[in-house]
Amino acid sequence: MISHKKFFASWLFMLILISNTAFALNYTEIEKTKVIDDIISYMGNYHQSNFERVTDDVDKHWLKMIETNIGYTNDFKLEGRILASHAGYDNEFGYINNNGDFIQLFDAPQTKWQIVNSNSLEQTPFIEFEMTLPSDMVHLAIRSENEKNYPWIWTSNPDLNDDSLDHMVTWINSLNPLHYIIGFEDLHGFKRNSDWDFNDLVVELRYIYTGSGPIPTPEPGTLLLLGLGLCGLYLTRVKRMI
Ligand SMILES: [Ca+2]
Ligand SMILES: [Ca+2]
Repeated sequence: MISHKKFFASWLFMLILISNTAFALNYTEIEKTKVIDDIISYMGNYHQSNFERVTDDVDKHWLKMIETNIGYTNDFKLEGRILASHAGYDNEFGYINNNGDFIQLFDAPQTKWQIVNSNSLEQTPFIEFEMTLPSDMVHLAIRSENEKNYPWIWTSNPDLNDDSLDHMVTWINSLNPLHYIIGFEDLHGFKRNSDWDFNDLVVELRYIYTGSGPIPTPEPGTLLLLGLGLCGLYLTRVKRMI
């Protein structure tokens, strides 16, 4: 007959096992990480912040991402730009709307390049999108065209992808819940032996409140001005005290 202690121990073990399975945080594994790691680290330094990986259950549905980070709202504009493109395919960035159609936001030519310094970053303009959130934004996606009349559409949702795998990874600015870096993998997991480096199209995406709401993180230049301002204020106070 099993003792109470043994019964309790095995019950506890089962509970831990179940809770680990239920709450397991899933991060799609990135292979050949150098390019994407360099981009994330560079952007972190540039913004004097950290870009942290988002779990796949959250970035799978972009609306869930928005709701998780800032709650339900549609009172903001959206803008984005390409940070890198290491692709043999012509990739377009966009989203899958409520009807299941791919809506293109901007495209990246078949090329290998990435933003390498603050000059190139400052000279690359953001492209503004007209979009009503949350009803428009269902899944972020890329449309990859190499073989004529045979484009692949890859999203963050394995259920929508031909290889049933996740083709999108996301990082979020730890100081700004409306600021993201997103990496896409454009190669089919089985038919094209994907390399899973997620640098085929790397996009920076951010939202700007148009009405009342949290103030977005200032750019580094603004931070410096703010810092100087606070410094001046401090000196004025010190002077007064003297
Ligand atoms: Ca994902
Ligand atoms: Ca790739």
